This record gives sequence, structure tokens and C-alpha cells, in this order.
Amino acid sequence: MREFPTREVNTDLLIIGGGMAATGAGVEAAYWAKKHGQKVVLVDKAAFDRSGAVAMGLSAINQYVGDNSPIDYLSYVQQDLMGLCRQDLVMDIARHVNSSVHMFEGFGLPIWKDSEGNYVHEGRWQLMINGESYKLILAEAAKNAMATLGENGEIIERVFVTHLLLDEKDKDRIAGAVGMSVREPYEFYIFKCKAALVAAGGAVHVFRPRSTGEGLGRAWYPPWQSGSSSALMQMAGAEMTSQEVIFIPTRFKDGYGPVGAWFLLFKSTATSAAGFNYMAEGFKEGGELHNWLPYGAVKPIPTCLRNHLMMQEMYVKGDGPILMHTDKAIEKIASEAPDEKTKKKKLKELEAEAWEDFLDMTISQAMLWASKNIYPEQGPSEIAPSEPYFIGSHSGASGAWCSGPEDLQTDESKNDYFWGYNRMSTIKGLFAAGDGVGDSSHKFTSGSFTEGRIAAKAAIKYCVENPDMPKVDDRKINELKEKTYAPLKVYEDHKGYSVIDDHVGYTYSEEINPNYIDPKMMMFRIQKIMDEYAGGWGSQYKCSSTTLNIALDYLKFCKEDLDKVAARDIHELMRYWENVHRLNVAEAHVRHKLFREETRWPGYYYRSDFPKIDEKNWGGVFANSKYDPEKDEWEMIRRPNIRYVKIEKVVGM
Ligand code: SFD
Ligand code: AMP
Repeated sequence: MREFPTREVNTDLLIIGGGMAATGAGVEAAYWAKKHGQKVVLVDKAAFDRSGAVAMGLSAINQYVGDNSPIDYLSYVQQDLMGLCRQDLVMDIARHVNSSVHMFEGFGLPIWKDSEGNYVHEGRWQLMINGESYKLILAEAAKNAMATLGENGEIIERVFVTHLLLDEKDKDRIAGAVGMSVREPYEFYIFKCKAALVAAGGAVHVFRPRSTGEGLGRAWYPPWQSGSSSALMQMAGAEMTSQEVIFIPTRFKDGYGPVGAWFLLFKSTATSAAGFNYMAEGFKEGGELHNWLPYGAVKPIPTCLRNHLMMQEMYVKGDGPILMHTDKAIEKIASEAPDEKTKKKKLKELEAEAWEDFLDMTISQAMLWASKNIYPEQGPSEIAPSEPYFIGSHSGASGAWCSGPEDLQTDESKNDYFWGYNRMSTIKGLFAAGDGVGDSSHKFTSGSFTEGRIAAKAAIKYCVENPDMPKVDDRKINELKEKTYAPLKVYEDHKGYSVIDDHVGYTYSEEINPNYIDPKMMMFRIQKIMDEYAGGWGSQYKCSSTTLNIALDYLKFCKEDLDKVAARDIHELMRYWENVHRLNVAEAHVRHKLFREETRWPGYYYRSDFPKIDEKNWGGVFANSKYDPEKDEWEMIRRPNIRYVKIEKVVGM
């Protein structure tokens, strides 16, 4: 088998990932590193300019606090997550997020303005942008900032980080990471660092997507995110939190176009096929939302409950599909024009905005509309709940259990929520941001960038205050190198046993070999297990201790079979490692779902054996977990949900 060269990179701070949080981290780290003579290296599995969830662009910035108080935002987030969020983390972002958005404008991001020069809001917290090049603009800012460090700043692209490294003597201290380059000369990378900041996004394709076969790969979340933030930290032994809280976005069916602009900006309504306005009716006295008090009948209706109302129509009453009445919304806004001429102009404007909303961020939805001859001004469109995703920065909550800021702690919280450095995980020197940090939902792009800044500043402080370099066991590194490339060897050793001749134009999916499966087959296995036994769309988001235990058994078989997965080339090798990360996320998720014996987020998932919210036993609790990599054992932990800021019930849109 081919030999792969090794490159060793030594740095003070290592930023893993190149998305929204990492760009914020890059900008801020460069500033503090320059002051203190520290080195910063950023490593991204993809091309920094277009990597991460925002690669295709976005049409809105979803967190801008503006003139509201950070407590208003906290109140909204806590309500939306059915009472569960770390107040210190959410407040910390909310108090700094405006400055990040103003920085974006300074970097050149076009934010919509009205005739008086004020930002155009989509809803109370969201701003409209011309965001096709959003990621590019932020990456450029981070590159410029890192360039001020000269030799002390490096951005490495197309290296997939597979494992974190711990200190030889202190297993609770970070020492670096390893990864593999997916471009010639295919180097094996060893990173040695004092501090690492994990910002490698969330996960898609852990659950079976709705689109399979011809539409495979089409999903809401861009398909290249494989749960590396969670997997890297969990596999290293960091304490993780809320891994049960997935996000199920309601989206325009099949193309995954966003609904926020329709609901909030265009004030559209959605109904069942027969015309039942499930949100308005659910809100009324005696409506479905009153079954989920104290979180149910509030505005805005929590995201999971908006899904739940829709699922009731689809799955309980059988009155699908759900329709977004785009035509009526457009007509209503246009009809407010004073005369026929202005109305016509307004109609054209609205039509253009409707298409741009998709073209800025979900181009495939615009194509789907075009190919199905859909005119949003002439008729409704189908919307549907999607498959579950892991995205703690959006309306999910999964991620690492991190220290919060010191100044936002109270006597009650300081022992549980603070251990020295802001956004440091339970492993010394290991920081996180964006999807990497749990229990601080609704940060989105602007909040993730902000959290990256917060974490990077604290991480540089950590490097300055802990100047000795940790040590890594060379034997461990050699072991990891061998493990990294092992699937290539499985292929080389057994390829001759395939029933297919590799010269006759076969497709990989036709290959059957008695000695191996390929990474995609492993991904399908994980998805099937998760869909059928852990509450995917195929089981109408329902699960129980019986099905979850079956899922755990089957996932164990997947783990046992990992050394029987073959990779035909480096690209497939990356797919292999992506699925190792997915498998870890899947297992953590199932264990968390089993642990929390209640249904707290109806519309995300249902525990059929515990079908209600159990406020008494679980309202005050975060479900956490810790994996012991040496013993291959899991520990489930309860941490207190401390609500030191009391919150009003109705907070407004
Ligand atoms: O509305 C490795 N989000 C939206 N946020 C908004 O502000 N407005 C919107 O309009 C949003 N919409 C939206 C959003 C997300 C998605 C998926 C869609 C639509 C389709 C949310 C934000 O995008 C999200 O909150 C942030 O992007 C989170 O930031 P971060 O940094 O946590 O994740 P990332 O940006 O995806 O970046 C991840 C990076 O990690 C790299 N990576 N690098 C090395 N080794 C590995 N093993 C790695 N694994 C991953 C990636 O390459 C990437 O650089 S709306 O529709 O909801
Ligand atoms: P989306 O396009 O669904 O990602 O939504 C963008 C933003 O609008 C997110 O902050 C959502 O939580 C919010 N949002 C979407 N739909 C609604 C709704 N019907 N009511 C209140 N907020 C919403």
C-alpha cells in the first residue's frame, strides 16, 4: 500500500473547522495572538471560502438583538426550547451579537435597508440580507486578520480532522489533533497545540433523509457535515449535553426552501389540505397548544410545537399535505397599495423577493418551483417536516458542556457553570463554539461568529496563562496513522473477491464483496437503524425504550463492523471517517433519548412510553453524557437547569 507522508504543525491555538464560528474565532484570535506573540492555525476539511452550512449563501441573519434587551432574547430562546437553555451562554451571545453584525456590514455584507436607511427586519430578531456571498465575505475577513500574524498565522484547507490528542500524562488536557489531507500529496497531519477550539459544525445524514434514490444527497443541511464537533469532543472524553435535542426544520417540500421569510416577512398562513389553520386554532383556548403548558400557548409558538401541530394534521388526522398560502400572502400585501399601478409594481417586487429568498440560499428549491411550474403568486406550495438534524446553533441544542462567562454567574450557578475560561469544555484547553457548544440555541450565523470570537479570546488567554506545551505519546500517533488509512488496506486485500470487474463501467453501488462493505453502505445502515428505531420520519418521529434499546444493539454491530469497511480511494476514506463520526453522534443521541424519560419537544420526537412533558422530574435538568475512550463506557449525568432570570410568558414575534 502507498506510504503517506507526515506533516507536523506546532501552534499555540488550533482552530478546527472553517465555518461561521471559526471565522469569528479567526478574526478575534488574530487580534489577541498578535498582542501576546501567540501562533494560530485554522484547519478546515473543505475550501475555507465556501465551507460549512452557509456555503451556498443565506437570505437572512437570524440573530440580531437590535434595540431589544438581551433578556428579551433569552426569554425567546428559553421559551422556544421548552424551558431548557443555559441562560449564561445565551445572554453572553445576545449582549455581543449586534457588534458582530455591524462588523459584517463593515466587511461588505449587503444588509437590506429601507428608505430611511434602517435595517429591514424579517421578524423581530432577523435581518434580510443579499447573502449569496455571505461565507466568502466572512472568510476573507478572517484571512485578512490571520495574515496580520505573518508566520504565526496559517490556514490549512482540505484536511479532515479525525481525532483529538490528549496530553500523555494528563488525560483531561488537550494536546493536539490528527487528520488527513484529501489533496495530493495526501499528508497525514499531526497538530500539536496548547489549546484547541472545535467549530466543525453539526450533522446531517445520521437519520435517513426523506429524499433517497434519485434525490439522495438533497437535504436541508448541506451533506458534508458529519457531526465532527460532537464526535471529536465526545470521543476524547469531553462532557456533552442535550444530544437528544435534534432540530426538525419545516421546509418547502423536497427542495428545503426556508419558511421564515414567508411566515414572518410576508405574513403567510399555512393550513392543512382541508384548510384548517392549525397554528391559529391550536393557540385558541382549548386548542392543542394548551396540552403543552407552560410552554405551549405563547408567541412565538415554540419551533417544535409548530411542527407538532403540523404533524397532528398529517399523521393523526391524515389531512395532508400542509400548504403554505404564498398566493394569498402576496395578494394581501399588494392589495394594501393605494392604486392599481402601485399594486402591480408591488406584486412584481414581492415576486422577485420570493424567488430571491430561495436563490440566495436554497437554489434547488427555486429549481424545483420552476420545474413544477409553481408560481408563488398564483397558488400555494407544500411544506413538510424534514428528517432530524444535529445543529445546536439553530433550534436544536446538542453540543459540548462548556464553562460560561464569569460575570454572568450567580451564587447559585457559579459552581456548575463556570470553571475558569469562557467556552472551555470539561477538557483543559479544549474550547468550542457554534454547533460545538450545547444548550445555547438560536445563535445562528451571527451568534456562532460571536461565540467564535468569545471562545477564541478566552483560548488565547489560556495559552498565555498555560505556556508549557503538552506532550503527545508518539506510539499513540503511529497507532492513529495506521488506523486512519486501514480502510484502504481492507480494499487492497480483498478487492479481488468482488463479483464485479473493475473495468466494465460498473457503479460502486453494484459491488458485492464477501469481505467488506463501502462507507456509503455503512451510512445507509446507520440511517436505517436511526429512522426505524430512534424516531426518524419513517417512524413518524416516535420511539420508546424498546425501540431505542434495539437501536443501541444494532449500532453496536455497526461499531464492530467498522474494520470491515473498505475505502477505494482517499475521497472514500474521508467518507469512512465521516461515518465514524456519524456513528458516534448516533449512539450519543440514542443514549440521551433513553435517559430523558419524557416528551419535552413534541414535533422533534415523541417517547411513546412517556408521552408528556414531565416538568417535575426533567424541567430542571440537562441530560449530559461522558464517554470513556479507554474503557469504551458511557456515563449519563444530570446537570441543573438554573433559571436565575425570571421570564415573561408572551414575548411577541
Ligand atoms: O434560516 C471540519 N442557519 C442560518 N443562520 C442564519 O443566521 N440565517 C439563516 O438564514 C440560516 N438558515 C440556515 C442555517 C443553516 C443551514 C444548514 C441552512 C439554512 C440550510 C444556521 C447557520 O448556518 C449555523 O448556525 C452556523 O453556520 C453554525 O456555524 P458553525 O461554525 O458551528 O458551523 P458551520 O458554519 O457549518 O461550519 C463548520 C465548519 O467545520 C468544517 N468541518 N473541518 C475539519 N475537520 C473536520 N472533521 C470537519 N468537519 C467539519 C466545515 O468544512 C466547516 O468549515 S435558515 O434556513 O435556518
Ligand atoms: P426558518 O426560515 O424556518 O429557518 O426561520 C428563520 C427564523 O424565523 C428562525 O429564527 C425561526 O425560528 C423563525 N421562524 C420561522 N417561522 C416562524 C413562525 N411561524 N413564527 C415565529 N418564528 C418563526
